[in-house]
Amino acid sequence: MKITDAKVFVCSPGRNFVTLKIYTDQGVHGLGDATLNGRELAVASYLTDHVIPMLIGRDPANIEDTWQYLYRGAYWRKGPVTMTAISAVDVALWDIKGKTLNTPIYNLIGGKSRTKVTVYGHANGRDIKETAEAVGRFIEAGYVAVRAQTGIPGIPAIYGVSKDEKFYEPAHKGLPTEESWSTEKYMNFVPKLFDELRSRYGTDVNLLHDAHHRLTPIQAARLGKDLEPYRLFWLEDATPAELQEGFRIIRQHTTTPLAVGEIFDSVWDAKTLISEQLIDYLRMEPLRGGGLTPLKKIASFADMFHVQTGCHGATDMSPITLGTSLNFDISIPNFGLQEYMWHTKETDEVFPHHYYFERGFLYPGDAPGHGVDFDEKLAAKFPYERAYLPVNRKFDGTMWNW
Ligand code: CS2
Ligand code: MG
Repeated sequence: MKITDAKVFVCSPGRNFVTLKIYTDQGVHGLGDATLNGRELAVASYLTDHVIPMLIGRDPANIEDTWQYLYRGAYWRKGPVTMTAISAVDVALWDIKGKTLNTPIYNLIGGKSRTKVTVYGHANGRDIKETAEAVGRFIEAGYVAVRAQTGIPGIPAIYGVSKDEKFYEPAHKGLPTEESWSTEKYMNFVPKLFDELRSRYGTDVNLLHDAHHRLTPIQAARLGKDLEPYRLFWLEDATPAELQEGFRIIRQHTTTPLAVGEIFDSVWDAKTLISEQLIDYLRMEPLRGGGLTPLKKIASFADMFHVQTGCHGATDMSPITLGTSLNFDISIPNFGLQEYMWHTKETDEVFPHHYYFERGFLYPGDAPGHGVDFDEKLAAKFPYERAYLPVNRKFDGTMWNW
C-alpha cells in the first residue's frame, strides 16, 4: 500500500479548522486534525510545503516509522506548529489502518477497558448565582462532572467565562482583544463559588476549575489549600508548566488534585511532572503533542506513576480530535476524565461523526478508524477568518499569562 497524495483544507464552520486528508493507492483515505488556534495557516503551510512531499510513496501502514521520520528527520524538534502537523499525519495514518483492517482505532490499541467515557461539561456565569444555576443544568442533564468558572467582581472580562452558555469560543475575529487581570481579586473570590456549589449540590457531583496558568506556584498552593474543603476533582493549569519543578511547591502544600498539559507540544513536557508524581491528570490529547503514537507512550508511562489522563476537549480542535480521543479514552487502563464542549451545528455538519453523547457520557461508536468524516464541499462554503485568543494584562499594563 502506498500514499499517493495528501491535501490540506482550511475552513471556518463557526470557527477555523485545518484538516489533512491522506490518499492511498487502495482507495482508502485517512483524516487528521491540524488545527492550532490562532496560528492555523502556519500549520497548513508546514504540511503543504514541507511534509506532504515527503509522504508520497510511503507505506501508510508504518505509522511509527513515519512518526520518527517526521520528528527526528526534521532536525528541528518540537514546537506547536511542527507537532500539530505531525499529529495530523499520525492520526490520519491510524485512521487508514483502522479502515484497512475494518475496525475502530480502540481495537488496534488494546480493545475496550470500559463501556463508556465519562465527560465533564463547562458551566459558567457572570457571577456566583449564574454559575451555580448553570452547574445545576448540567447535573440535571446527567453530567457527573462539571467545570465551574465565574466572573470576578472588579475584573471586566475573564478568560474561560463565555457569554454564550452553549457555544464557548475563546478566539475572537480580527486582531487579539485585551483582558485585564488581578490575582488578588481572583484568589479571594473563587473559594466562595465552590462554597456555594457544595452547599447547593452536595458532594456527589465532581467539580473542576481551570486557573489558566495565571498563578505563581506559591499562589497556586494557597488556592489549592483554600479549595480543599470543597474536594475538587481537579484544579487545572494552576501555574505555567515550562518549569515542571514549580509543581513541587504546589504539591508540598495541598491535597487538591492537579491537572495540566493542554498546551504541551511534547511528551517530554510531562516527564518530571509524572515521574515525581507532581500531578494527578495529564491533559494532553492526540493533537498538540504529535498525535496518538506519542500519547499512547506517555499514558503508559503515567500509568506507572498513578497519573491518569484527562484529554483536552475544547472546541478549537475539530471532531476528528474528539473522535480519536474517545477511541483512546475507552481503551487505556488509566483513563480519568474527558472534557466535552459542544461544537456548533455547522461544525458537526462539516465533520459527520459516529461518536455520540448520552446523559453525561460519550461513546466512540464502532466505525472503522476514528469514525469522523469530512464534507469537503460543505467546508468550502465556510472560508478561513483570521481570529486570535485574547491577550491578558495586569491592571498596571504588565503582560500576563493568558
Ligand atoms: C481551556 C481551553 O478547555 C480548556 O480547558 O483551557 O478552552 C483553551 O483555552 C483553548 O483550547 C485554547 O485554544
Ligand atoms: Mg484548560
